[in-house]
Order: sequence, then C-alpha cells, then structure tokens
Amino acid sequence: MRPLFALAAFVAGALSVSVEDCPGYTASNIVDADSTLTADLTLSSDACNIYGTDLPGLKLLVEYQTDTRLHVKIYDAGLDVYQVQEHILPRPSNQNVSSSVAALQFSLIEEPFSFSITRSGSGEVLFNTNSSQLVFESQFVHLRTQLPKDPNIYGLGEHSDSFRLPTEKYQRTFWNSESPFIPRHSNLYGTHPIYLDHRGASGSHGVFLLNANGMDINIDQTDSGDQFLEYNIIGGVLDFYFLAGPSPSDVSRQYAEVVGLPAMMSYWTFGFHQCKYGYWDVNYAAEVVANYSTANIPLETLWGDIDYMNLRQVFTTDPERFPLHKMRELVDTLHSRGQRYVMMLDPGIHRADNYSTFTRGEEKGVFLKADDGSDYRGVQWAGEVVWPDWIAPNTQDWWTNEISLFFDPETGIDIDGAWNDMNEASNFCPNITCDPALVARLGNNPPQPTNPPRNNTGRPIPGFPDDFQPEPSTQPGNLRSRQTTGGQMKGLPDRDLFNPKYRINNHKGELSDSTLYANITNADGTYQYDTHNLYGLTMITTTRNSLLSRRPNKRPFVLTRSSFAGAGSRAAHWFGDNNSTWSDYRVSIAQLLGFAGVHQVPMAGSDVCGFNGVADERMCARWTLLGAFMPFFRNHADISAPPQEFYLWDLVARAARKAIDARYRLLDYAYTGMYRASTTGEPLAYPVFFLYPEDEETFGIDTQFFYGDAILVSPVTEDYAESVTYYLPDDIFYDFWTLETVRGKGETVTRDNVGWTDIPVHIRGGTVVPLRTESANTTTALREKNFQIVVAPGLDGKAKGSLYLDDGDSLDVGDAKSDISFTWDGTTLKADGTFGYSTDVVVESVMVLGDEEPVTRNGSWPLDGPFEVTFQS
Ligand SMILES: *[C@@H]1O[C@H](CO)[C@@H](O)[C@H](O)[C@H]1NC(C)=O
Ligand SMILES: *[C@@H]1O[C@H](CO)[C@@H](O)[C@H](O)[C@H]1NC(C)=O
Ligand SMILES: *[C@@H]1O[C@H](CO)[C@@H](O)[C@H](O)[C@H]1NC(C)=O
Ligand SMILES: *[C@@H]1O[C@H](CO)[C@@H](O)[C@H](O)[C@H]1NC(C)=O
Ligand SMILES: *[C@@H]1O[C@H](CO)[C@@H](O)[C@H](O)[C@H]1NC(C)=O
Ligand SMILES: *[C@@H]1O[C@H](CO)[C@@H](O)[C@H](O)[C@H]1NC(C)=O
Ligand SMILES: *[C@@H]1O[C@H](CO)[C@@H](O)[C@H](O)[C@H]1NC(C)=O
Ligand SMILES: *[C@@H]1O[C@H](CO)[C@@H](O)[C@H](O)[C@H]1NC(C)=O
Ligand SMILES: *[C@@H]1O[C@H](CO)[C@@H](O)[C@H](O)[C@H]1NC(C)=O
Ligand SMILES: CC(=O)N[C@H]1CO[C@H](CO)[C@@H](O)[C@@H]1O
Repeated sequence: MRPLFALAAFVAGALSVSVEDCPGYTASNIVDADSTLTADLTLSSDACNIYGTDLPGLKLLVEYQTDTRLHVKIYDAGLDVYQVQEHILPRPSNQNVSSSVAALQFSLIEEPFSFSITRSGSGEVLFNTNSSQLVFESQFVHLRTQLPKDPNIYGLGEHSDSFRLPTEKYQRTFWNSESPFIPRHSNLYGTHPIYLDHRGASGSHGVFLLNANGMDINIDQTDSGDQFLEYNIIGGVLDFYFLAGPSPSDVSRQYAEVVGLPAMMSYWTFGFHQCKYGYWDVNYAAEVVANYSTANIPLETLWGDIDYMNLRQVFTTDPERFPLHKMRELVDTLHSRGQRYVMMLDPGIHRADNYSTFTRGEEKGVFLKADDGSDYRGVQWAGEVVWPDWIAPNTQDWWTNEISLFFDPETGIDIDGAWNDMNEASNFCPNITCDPALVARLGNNPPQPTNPPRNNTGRPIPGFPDDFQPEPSTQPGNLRSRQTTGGQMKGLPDRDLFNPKYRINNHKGELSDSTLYANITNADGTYQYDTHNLYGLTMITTTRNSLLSRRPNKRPFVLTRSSFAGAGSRAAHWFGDNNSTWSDYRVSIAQLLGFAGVHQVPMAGSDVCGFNGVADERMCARWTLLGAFMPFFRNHADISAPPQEFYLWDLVARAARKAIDARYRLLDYAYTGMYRASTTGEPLAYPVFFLYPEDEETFGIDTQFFYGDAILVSPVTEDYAESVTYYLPDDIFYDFWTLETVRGKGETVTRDNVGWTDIPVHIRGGTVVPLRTESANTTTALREKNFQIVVAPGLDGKAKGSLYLDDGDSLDVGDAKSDISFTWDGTTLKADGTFGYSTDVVVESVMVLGDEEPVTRNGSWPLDGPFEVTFQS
C-alpha cells in the first residue's frame, strides 16, 4: 500500500565509475588443490581510496562445490567486512568435487589479479574480470566482467523493466524500497543479485552474487563497443556462485540448490483471492464474499488489509468496525463454506504503553535500538512506531506468541495465512532529520511518552547475558573456524553510514530516506547499512516459523512484498503497488518471468486490475484472464481506488467465470508444477526460450509465457486492442479452448477479433495435461471432481506429463502422495509411478488431440495403481 508522503527525490548516478587510477591486487601464495584453490591478494601499489579506504589484504577462495557449481569468494583477510549471516541465508553444502570433472573451470592471472570462468570442454569464457581492476574498499567494491555482444541477460530483480535486460546504459540498483506505481528503471521492493546469461545453442549459465549491500549493477558498452556488466557495491564481500546450466531450467535448479528450494504451497493458495484496502467494516467484507457467490464467481480467499486494525495496530481489531466476535463469525462462515481468510501483519509496531504487543516486545527487548539504548523510532500506519529486530534472540518467541494469541482458533481469528507488507522496511519519516513524534501527529495518534534510556553497552537483553548472540549457523561455512582468531564479519568500523562516497542510484534518495536509518545496529552488532535488504527476508522467516508453530503440520502461507534471494523458500510474492494501467498489466508478465523463471519465487503474481488508479472495465477483463494463468491470482486495490471486484462489471464477471473455470480445471496441473518446483527447482512458469533455447526469436519474448511446461499463454497486449500478434515456435500446438491443432512455424501469428472474455492459450505438443472434468466454487469442492487426461501428441506423435496428488495442505504428507507419470506412445496412454494418496476420484476420460477431431475414451480408472488406455488407430 501507499505511504502518506510521496517522495520525488531521484538523482541519476554516474553509469560507470572511473576506477582506472586504482592499483588492483596481486595474487600470491596460490594453493591449487584438486577441488579448491586459495590465494592471498595484496594491493599492488598505493591505495586509490576513491570511495573509501582500499583494503590492503584480501583472500581468494575457490571451491568446486558440485559438478555444476563453482564458488568464488574474495573477502578481507581480517574478516571484518560484513558477510550475510549464515542463519539468514544458509549456504549450500560443498561436495568438494574434483576440478577435473567440473563443468566450469576457474583460472586467474596473478598481476594485476583477475579471474575468469570458462566452460569445460568448449573453453567458452563465461565471466572474465580482466578489463577492469578489482577495487575493494571500505565502502566500495567494484568488479567488471566482459559479456558477449548483444547478450541475453535476465534476472537481477526486482524491477519493472523488460525481462531480457537492456544492454546499453542500463542500471539495476538494489536497495529495497516502498515503490508505489512500480517505477521503471528503479530499485523496487526486492533484491535478487542473480542473472541468467543465455547463449543459445552453447547454453545458459547463472551468476549469483551473495551480497546484500546496496549496489548498482551497470550493463553497458565501453567506447570501443565492448559489452560489460559491472558491480559497484557499497560494502560486503564478493561471494559468487557460478551455475553451469547448460539448459536454462538447469540454471533454475542449480540456483535453488544455493538459495533453497521453493516452499511447497497448499492447494487452496491456487484459488482466486480478493482483497482491497478500504473494506471499511466487517459487513462490507462479508458483502464482498456474498456478492461473489451471487455472481457465481468462485472466491477462495478473502483478505484483510490494515482496515481491520484498531488504530492501525497489528494484532488488534477495531472494536466498532471489526469487533472480534464478528471477525470470528466471518471466519467461521468462510470456513464453513470452504473459503479462507488471510490477514496483514506489518512490521511497524505502535509505540503505545497501553498496547500489549508493544509492551510485551519491550519486555523481551525485541525492537531495534538507537545509540542511547532506547527504541529506535519512526513513523508507520499506527503513528510513532518501533520495528522488530528480527534477529534479536527473543523476537521469534515474541512474534510467535503474538500470532498464537491473536490467531488462536478458539478465542481469536483463525486465519489461513499471513501477509507481510511494508517490510522493506517502509518508514514514513522521509529522512534523518525526522522527529517521529511530530510526523506521527499528522496521523491519528498522539505522541507517546518516551522510555528511559538504557545502557547501550552490548545491547543488554533482559534475562540474557550481555554477550548473548543469535543462534549460530547450523551449516558452518569455510570461515567459521577462523572466526575466533579473525574478525566477526559484522561490518568495518568507522564508515560513513549515511552518505557513503559512492552513491547508489536509490530512487528514494539517500540510504536512510523513508526507511530504517542505516546507522541502526541489529542485535548481533551488524548495521542496517549492511542488512537493509534482508529486513523483509528475516521478517518472513520469522512469520513462517510462527505459523508453523501455530499449526505444526500445515504448510504456512506467507505473502511478502519485500524479498531477497531465497525468499521463495519461505513465502509467496506479489509485485507490489502497481497501477491500473495497460503498461503495468503487460509488465506483470516480465515480472512473473523474473520471479518464477530466475529468482526461484514461483508463487508470484500481480495485483490483478491494478492497485492504484482507476481500473477500466476492458483492461480489468484482460487482466483477469491473464492473472488466472499466473500462480498467484489476487485482485487487490488501494483505498483511493474505486472498487474493482470482478462482479462489478458484466464483462469482467464473464471473463472471470471463464478464466477461473479454466484455472480450476488446470489446478492440479499447476499444483503438480508447484510440487516439482519445491522438490527439484524446476520453474513453475517458464519464459518461452526455456523450452526453445535454440530459437533466437524467443529470447526477447516477455508478453507470452508458459504456465507450467505445457500451457502457452499469449494475451492481448496492446491497450484496448482486439487483436494480438504472438509468436509460435516451430512445433505443434493445440488451441486450449477449441482443441484445434495449430502448427507453429517459428513465426508470429496475428489473431483478430479476440473477444473481451478471450485469451489465446495453447497446449504444447508432446505433453499430457491432467484436468478436472469440471470446475467448482471452491478448491475443496474441486478436489472431489474426477479427472480428464488430455494427450497432446508432439511432432513425433509422443507425449508425456504427470500428476501429483496429496491432501493439499499437510507439511509432511509422508507416503500419502501419488506422483503419477503419463506417457503416450502413439496408441497407448500409460499411467505409472507412485500411488500412495488414497482418493475416490477417478480418471473419467482420456482425450487424445490431433489433426482430426479429438478422440475420447470414457471409463473409470482409479488412481490407486498403474493403468493403460489403448486407442486403436
Ligand atoms: C568438503 O570439504 C570441507 C573442507 O575441507 C569439509 O568440511 C566438508 O565436510 C567436505 N564435504 C564433503 C561432502 O565431503
Ligand atoms: C582479457 O582476457 C581476454 C580473454 O582471455 C583477452 O582476449 C583480452 O585481451 C584480455 N584483456 C585484457 C585487457 O587483458
Ligand atoms: C453487493 O451487491 C449489492 C447488490 O447489488 C450492492 O448493493 C452492494 O453495494 C454490493 N456490495 C459490495 C461490497 O460490493
Ligand atoms: C458452493 O456450492 C455449494 C453447493 O451448491 C454450496 O453449498 C456452497 O455454499 C457454495 N460455496 C460457495 C463459497 O459459494
Ligand atoms: C490507548 O490509549 C489511547 C490514547 O489514550 C486510546 O486512544 C486507545 O484507545 C487506548 N487503547 C487501548 C487498547 O486501550
Ligand atoms: C543515527 O543517526 C541519527 C541521526 O543523525 C542519530 O541521531 C543517532 O544517534 C544515530 N544512531 C546510532 C545508533 O548511531
Ligand atoms: C527531510 O524531509 C523534510 C520533510 O519532507 C524536508 O523538509 C527536508 O528538507 C528534508 N531534509 C533533507 C536533508 O533532505
Ligand atoms: C553498562 O553495562 C556494562 C556491561 O553490562 C557495565 O559494565 C556498565 O557498568 C554499565 N554502565 C552503566 C552506566 O550502567
Ligand atoms: C495510474 O493510473 C491511472 C489510471 O488508472 C492514471 O490516470 C495515472 O496517471 C497513473 N499514474 C501513474 C503514476 O502512472
Ligand atoms: C511510474 C511509472 O514508471 N509509470 C509507468 C507507467 O506506464 C507508462 C507507460 O504506459 C510508463 O511510461 C511509465 O513510466
């Protein structure tokens, strides 16, 4: 949602910094063992100190971690420079493979030090840093790699630009920020320093830089036309994971090995969700639910935005507009109808002595502290607020306690999931001159009395020794043993935390503007300067743990606005506060491809019909049809926007009925994709080139995508258009709606007269798609429907697919799951695999598509063991 103040501060940063005067480093003491290489790097001559102080001594560590993953780390010998805490992002285990069997090779030049990564066999250079000196200063780290001409680079989100990134004068800035209207070419809510470099027939690889500090990544060309990508970072170490691919999906899977497999989502989360900021009372909210039913549009989940809160305090309800007993009634009713309820939890905690969430947090010492030991204060919805320090020792217990009290099924609100917003973190204080009490007065809350200052030494926490530290990592890294003798990797002292000399291109202005001040320390002694981009990740980790503790065997559902690498293993993501424009409708596809294809956050989608602005009927109809083919499907609008529930327009209602009908019939197909994603890292939504990696025409496509590996979605993209031109690769396809065969020719196709309730969708030949025979008004009811198996033979006449079944909600389903594979050899459909999930639902028909009319065989094949269905030709 939107902040009270819109800041227009935008300062263009220099696209490329001059580092030519810097001396670079010289490598020595090179120890080249079979699966590791280490070296010392020393500053080659006098420091240049362009944006800080050059560090004289660095270490290089190279590990051949797996056949396909090479880890390269350059860090300070003193181990003082901040490194992302292992408990926040656990590192993958190192399998110590021999370099002789690895798909990637590391080599270095000693003086001036540079390194390159090549593909074994072909020797193709994937990464080479020799065109620019390595600069490693107290507040500036610089590294540049060459790229081929016209490279196909994807990822580096969160952004609202094209999926394939521009190659000239393009900059990605990472500094998580509240970003209403999702401005183009700007830092948005999340940080994912991973890019996928696709080189057609020679393959794809990935480069992940595990660094959470503010940075600018420049993609540009030198005056002589050499293409490069460079990192300009205001802190942290160079911690690279090179992923060999060679297929694009291989890169996705290998990235998941580093940052974690996506969390498995419950079946119901694929239902249709409705939300709006501005459902001003519980009756209004209930009426929305009722109106969906009356309109015969299936609504799975109602969402509660901050409206429900008393004085905008989390874990409270407004006694008049959302009295607890009415809320309980609402949720009971929803549950009895097979529907769900999700509520918002913001991190800004109202600083009020009569607010028990705050006072309990105070007692446990969970809030971020100012330098005098008092709570660090700022402004959020409730007025003057404090923010949890998610890594302080008691914060998890405090948050879990608040969640279990407020969401107690017996006495509180029995939610089905939690929504974490404003967690960049957003602060309505515009800058460091802010007096929170004064600014808060603009809101509806009086300033609260200040707390007595506390002893700041060692941040004392009641009941704990002064030097108490957060849980040590469960997966010790390579540096762990050195920690006792070396530094603590918590950040160099004596830095300018407000105005580092290298100024990243943060569209909000300075580092501390509209967020937590960069000089605030966390409980473990690290600074917000270094950990800013991790605030959202640590919040959703804590929320997920709390939900798990509340319902230990149910999959927690957390939706987050802010994210960092690895967020998909903990939460779903929506693309924030977009606008009701055709442009934001279109860009939602590029955003989905970034999150589902590259960033490993598969449960993703936009605010359908747009959050800000005024949703237009025809635009909303198109967006509804598009949103129904994205993993996360929610209509959501701002309080300042007019209502945009699907039932409000006849056209949109018809589009919604049709879209949801298709979505629900395909729900098990998508759920199977989700299972695959959560167990292997295979994407749940694919860029077209992932499936046609050698077809250059597909590399730039970001207005079409595959929902799962079989369903190609090609929406109308132009404003108010009734025709669309889309690309069909050289392959066989079948129209999803008419089942007609469509021979793709590796050309664009123009389709005219696309009605306002229509969206072009194709089934890719070579696939078997399980559908429910009919839709239902809830996903619970849907699970009772039988299956129809649709066989879409490929050019070779063959096809394959799969169907995953379980109870839809348990965290650990044990053996109670079925993973059924389907193969079609031209005459027989074979179903094989595991059949541990017991169900009365059967396969009721098998339909084979082809040049003639589809051929259907009806029957009743139980899903308790292998079966075959033969078609005579
Ligand atoms: C790899 O080597 C490291 C350090 O030598 C060791 O701690 C780790 O256990 C090894 N891992 C495997 C899988 O052998
Ligand atoms: C960097 O390395 C590449 C490939 O090895 C080589 O072609 C190029 O000349 C080198 N550039 C510089 C500036 O040394
Ligand atoms: C629900 O429908 C009724 C009848 O059309 C209408 O008066 C009311 O405004 C609608 N409420 C909401 C919240 O859409
Ligand atoms: C769905 O339909 C069933 C049967 O018609 C009805 O009992 C139930 O209340 C409906 N649920 C919703 C959410 O509309
Ligand atoms: C706390 O105090 C404020 C200011 O006096 C008041 O408006 C609010 O209702 C109180 N809250 C509770 C939960 O008593
Ligand atoms: C952070 O900076 C603010 C504004 O200059 C200052 O008031 C405060 O004392 C500093 N806090 C810490 C923890 O250094
Ligand atoms: C800080 O924000 C206030 C309020 O918007 C503004 O008046 C002031 O000029 C800002 N100060 C700086 C240093 O940007
Ligand atoms: C602050 O705490 C430290 C460590 O617990 C203690 O040594 C010191 O005396 C305390 N200072 C004050 C002013 O209370
Ligand atoms: C947001 O969209 C509305 C139309 O819905 C438009 O009038 C407005 O200009 C847009 N604002 C921005 C900042 O794009
Ligand atoms: C804030 C912002 O970036 N808005 C974009 C909205 O969409 C138009 C195109 O329709 C872009 O030009 C704007 O930049």
